[in-house]
Amino acid sequence: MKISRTTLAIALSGTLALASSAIQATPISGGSLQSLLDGITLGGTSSIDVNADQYGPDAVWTQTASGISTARILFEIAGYKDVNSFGIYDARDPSRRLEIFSGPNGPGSVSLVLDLGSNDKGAITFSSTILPIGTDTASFTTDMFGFYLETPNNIWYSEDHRNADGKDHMVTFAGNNSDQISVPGFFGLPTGYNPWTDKEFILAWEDLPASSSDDDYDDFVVLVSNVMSVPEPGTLAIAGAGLLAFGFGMRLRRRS
Ligand SMILES: [Ca+2]
Ligand SMILES: [Ca+2]
Ligand SMILES: [Ca+2]
Repeated sequence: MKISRTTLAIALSGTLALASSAIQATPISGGSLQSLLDGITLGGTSSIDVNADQYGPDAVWTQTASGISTARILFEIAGYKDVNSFGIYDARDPSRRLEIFSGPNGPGSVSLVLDLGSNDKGAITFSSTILPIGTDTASFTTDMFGFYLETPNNIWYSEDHRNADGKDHMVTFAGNNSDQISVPGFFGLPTGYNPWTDKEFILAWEDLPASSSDDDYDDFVVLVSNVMSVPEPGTLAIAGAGLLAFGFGMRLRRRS
């Protein structure tokens, strides 16, 4: 039998729709996050709309070639602001974690995150130095990581499927090289406004579970540089399964 181009196109678009369904906007309640973003933007209006301009996929990340990233806390509007900690986890083994900021760190805290390379067993060592003091290191099985926020009751992951409530707790905004933003903290940035580049992402977290959350995503807001998102392994698996199923269907039909 002949498979028409249309059939193939429909099957492929179905597969792609499945694969990209993870990149839907997460509704953000209230105007707080938008106001905070507008407030650090030169001119007072961000070109980013926090509901319409979310960046995705934002579940799994890796560092850009430089292997040197910074993380800067912008805002923490939360009852847990003195206890929440933030870091990265091994995308294959979430029990491996590197803390980047601890509870007492707040807006203006800056951390330098380095990929120290792999050892002879292939484990990747990451280090995080809160400037000017305090270094943590952790050994990961891969250079792909997620971000986490640990609260007194939960650990929330950038991969939604790892969250106890299955919900998206981290929304992401990418710089567009046009907005100028003023970022608190020292080291490396002149004071005042600087371009928000497309290598810099703002990660905005909701720290309460779905049952008690206000969905304002202003509980922990951090700017990270020199990272890039990679497709979630699960997403690729779904796309791959779709293609396999399609191929299998074709083979069955050919046989009959
Ligand atoms: Ca804090
Ligand atoms: Ca997300
Ligand atoms: Ca909240």
